[in-house]
Amino acid sequence: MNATPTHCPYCALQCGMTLHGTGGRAVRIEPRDDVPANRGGLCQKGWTAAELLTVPDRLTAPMMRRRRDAPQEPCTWDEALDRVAAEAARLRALHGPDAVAVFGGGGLTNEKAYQLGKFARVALGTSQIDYNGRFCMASAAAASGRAFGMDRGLPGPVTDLAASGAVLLVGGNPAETMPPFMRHLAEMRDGGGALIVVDPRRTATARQADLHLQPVPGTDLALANGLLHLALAEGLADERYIAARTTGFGAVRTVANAYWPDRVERITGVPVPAMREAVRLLARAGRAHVLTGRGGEQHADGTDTVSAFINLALALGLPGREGSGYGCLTGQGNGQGGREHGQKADQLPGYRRIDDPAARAHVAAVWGVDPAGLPGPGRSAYELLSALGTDGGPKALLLFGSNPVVSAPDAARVQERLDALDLLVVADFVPSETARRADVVLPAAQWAEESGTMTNLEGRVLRRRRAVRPPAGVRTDLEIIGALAERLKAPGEWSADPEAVFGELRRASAGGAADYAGIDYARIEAEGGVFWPCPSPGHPGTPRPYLDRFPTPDGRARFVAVEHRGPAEDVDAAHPVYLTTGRVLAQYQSGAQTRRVPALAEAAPGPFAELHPDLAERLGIEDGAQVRVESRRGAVTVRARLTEAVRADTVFVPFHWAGEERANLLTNPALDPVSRMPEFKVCAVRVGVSPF
Ligand SMILES: Nc1nc2c(c(=O)[nH]1)N[C@H]1C(S)=C(S)[C@@H](COP(=O)(O)OP(=O)(O)OC[C@H]3O[C@@H](n4cnc5c(=O)[nH]c(N)nc54)[C@H](O)[C@@H]3O)O[C@H]1N2
Ligand SMILES: Nc1nc2c(c(=O)[nH]1)N[C@H]1C(S)=C(S)[C@@H](COP(=O)(O)OP(=O)(O)OC[C@H]3O[C@@H](n4cnc5c(=O)[nH]c(N)nc54)[C@H](O)[C@@H]3O)O[C@H]1N2
Ligand code: SF4
Ligand SMILES: [Mo]
Repeated sequence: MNATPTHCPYCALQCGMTLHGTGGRAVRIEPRDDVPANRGGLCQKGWTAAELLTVPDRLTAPMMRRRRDAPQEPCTWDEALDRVAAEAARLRALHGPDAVAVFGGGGLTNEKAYQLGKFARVALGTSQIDYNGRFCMASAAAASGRAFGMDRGLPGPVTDLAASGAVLLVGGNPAETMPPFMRHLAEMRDGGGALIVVDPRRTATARQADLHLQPVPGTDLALANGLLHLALAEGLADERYIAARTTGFGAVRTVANAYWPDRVERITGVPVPAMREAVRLLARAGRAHVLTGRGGEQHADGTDTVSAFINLALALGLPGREGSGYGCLTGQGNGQGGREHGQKADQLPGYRRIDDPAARAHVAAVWGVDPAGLPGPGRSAYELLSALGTDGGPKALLLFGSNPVVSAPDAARVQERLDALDLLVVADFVPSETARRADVVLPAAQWAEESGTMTNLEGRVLRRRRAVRPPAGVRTDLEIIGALAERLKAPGEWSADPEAVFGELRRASAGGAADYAGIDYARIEAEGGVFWPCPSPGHPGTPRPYLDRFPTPDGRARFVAVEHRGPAEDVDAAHPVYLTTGRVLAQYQSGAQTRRVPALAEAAPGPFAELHPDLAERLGIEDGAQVRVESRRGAVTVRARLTEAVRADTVFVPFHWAGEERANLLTNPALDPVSRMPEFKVCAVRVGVSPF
């Protein structure tokens, strides 16, 4: 029996766990108590993660279909890789380099995310690469960038939260999405701190809060401006901090003036006394945090909404003070690192901009190519997916680490676009709904079968360690990318050794905002993780980046004046109810992994619509009945779950299931103009007994 210390395959908390195995198989998982994020805790997904390694329909041989309408059949690796390389070269010769697109994921290790971005730019020469993080925390990233000059999820170690005096949590439900995270909030409350939750539903998290504000979906921006108005009116702003550490407050003060409490109550449905209470708790706490989750961010005005909450945090003097600040609860396992090293359409490694000549020169030198040959920025995730197979759009897609048939907004359209491609290539370890539609399926190694690094929600770079052998017939993503690069005669190094790729990533990131130059595997191991930026081997890493100055040209944080706009698609007579979507404890994302773990499938067997009993009565719907939920894009029929926890004007449907049960048949792909984030969290629907 051997024991391998590593981290959970799922979310950004990256709980530490030890895998006990025998004969190359993992048999038992034990939580680690030396990892501050979870300190001995795991959620049900973590406890059962070893079962992922042995799911019965694990992909173990490459597959392809000879014609679009033919079934997928097993083939050899050479056949699969030769076909992908030949088709990519053919389409490129015919239509230009942007004919081949790449889509990545925030679950990929830093090494894979880096290599995938390099593969797109160097081996394919395409600008058309983006990833599922665009669906995740892109709005928080954009707002952090414009306020602080940098985007690193949390402003300090997660344990800082326990010492906080108040946490305002906007649109996050960690009691279900990161259960062990709740212990930091519980510790804070034990120490006298207050938890304030903003969510249209009275979630498991909201039930543990001292104060729950329950706004209409899509009105958080107005709420934030209203809270700022109250803070200013009650003289709670930190004028000295504002003068010393920020710019742009004048315009924000002017905007906030117009968000008087009654008006904000009318827009949001949140009573004025509750708003007042929230502001007082935050302002009087000493140390305090403002945090956002997807509920506040996944909107067509998500970037401005996060800016509005950052404005509030800045007015109260929180960012850049030890034990206080603004933070985003990053979601996917490597949601943080995955957004730093070049799988984003507009990005080069180290969080560099692809349209910055100095960044291009630096990275091209590391890659051994001419900077003039690097493509420019490409399309964002939804724009890329919805352009597939169109005139002027990509004709081939190589996809690593995402299942957009289930998880992309307006999923029926995305599925239609995928089917219109000349070539769809999917690397995965299970036959996901997207892999099933592919022309070529490449069976990949997973999590405990390979090593690499992950950067957790704190910005701490961690080691994922290999504990078991991958099944015969399976290759790692780095081997797959390397083999394709070789066939495409790409210049430069294409190592399949994660540590060698990390060495190159260090050089490529050096001098960028997300600087990993001083981090290596041995250090991560010795120090239990290293916080970026870490520009040199002697540098201690940066747990709290903004204490002395913000990484903006003048060292100050920037207020950004923003106005309430409301949902892109509001309710009307035909579609009178708001739909919002999100997660349940036992399922993860598109469900490709968790629907295959029996204990999780049993705990959360299928989708449902949460309805308030008043709404249900008006519509004549009983608990457990089949209800039809219909938007302008599509309809689903799911089971009604009556609960007073949801607003009476809103229904909630989780998005983890496939086929006709996909919540994303309903969602609105309206995009945020800055982050290009789709509006997953609100659209207009009608609801009725099925069939209508
Ligand atoms: N069990 C589980 N855990 C996960 C995941 C998973 O799929 N399953 N995924 C991981 C990933 S990638 C992510 S991004 C995180 C996401 O973690 P969270 O952000 O916590 O998850 P969500 O359920 O998407 O949304 C949170 C809450 O937003 C609320 N909400 C909906 N609309 C609005 C609104 O307009 N305003 C406000 N204020 N709130 C609103 C919902 O009611 C919901 O309770 O979870 C990670 N952890
Ligand atoms: N309606 C609605 N839709 C949403 C959201 C919402 O709140 N509401 N949330 C959005 C958010 S925040 C996110 S993050 C997305 C996530 O949605 P997806 O991008 O679909 O994420 P997953 O379901 O995790 O899909 C990952 C796929 O890649 C595979 N995989 C995992 N790791 C690896 C790897 O290392 N290599 C390879 N080759 N494959 C791997 C898995 O088996 C799985 O099939 O969904 C978004 N969609
Ligand atoms: S909270 Fe996240 S990292 Fe921790 S065990 Fe659950 S899924 Fe894994
Ligand atoms: Mo996410």
